[in-house]
Amino acid sequence: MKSLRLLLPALAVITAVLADHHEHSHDEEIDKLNEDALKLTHEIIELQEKLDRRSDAKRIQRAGSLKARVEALEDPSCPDHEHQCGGDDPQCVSDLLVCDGIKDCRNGDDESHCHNPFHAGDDFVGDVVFDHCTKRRPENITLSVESISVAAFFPGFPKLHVHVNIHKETDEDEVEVSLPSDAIYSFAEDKLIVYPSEDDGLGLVGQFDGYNFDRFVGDIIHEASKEHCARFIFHRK
Ligand SMILES: [Ca+2]
Repeated sequence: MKSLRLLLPALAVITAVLADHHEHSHDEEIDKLNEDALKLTHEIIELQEKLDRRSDAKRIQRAGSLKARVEALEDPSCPDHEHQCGGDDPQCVSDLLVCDGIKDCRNGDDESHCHNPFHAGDDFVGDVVFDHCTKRRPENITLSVESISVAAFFPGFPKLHVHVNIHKETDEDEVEVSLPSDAIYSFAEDKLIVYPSEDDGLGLVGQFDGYNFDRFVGDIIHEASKEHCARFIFHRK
């Protein structure tokens, strides 16, 4: 019994030490878990930042614009006025079937890029690159979209009513004109065609690269000779 009486306090001491040890190791475990959680949170934030960088709209747009420039150097894989369905599918469909509301490409590509970059009230400002033919030789021109209409039987080619605004100041005088004109937009070619509004027979063909719809290259084309006699680079205002 004596030994038991001695043993009990000893057991109490051992239990206390063990409990303390257990508490101590429990704290350590919590610290370790906290540290791991922090590390994991940091890794998740880094991963999120990486994903954000990859899905950044401007970066995707720039990558697409570069791709368009490379593709422009390659031979076209479809005849004129036909649309290549894209991806690995070599299928070609008529431009007339692009954005008409019915899937004609096996992969549905002809109906997947049907966002009209022009809206009523939009202004695009074009800065001159070269100009051998316009009568006023402006440094820049503004294309203002007044209205848009879509014919039910021809939805892939919205009609636009636009104004080509020219402002030019010289030492002698100041020119301010606003030329009303009709235009059509082709989803198949990402192209705007503005019909000549004056008797000089000069029209404007605006070509988007298919990725960046805030910028297009606008060529002034002589209706009869088809000569590209001036170029303006347009940016959405
Ligand atoms: Ca279609």
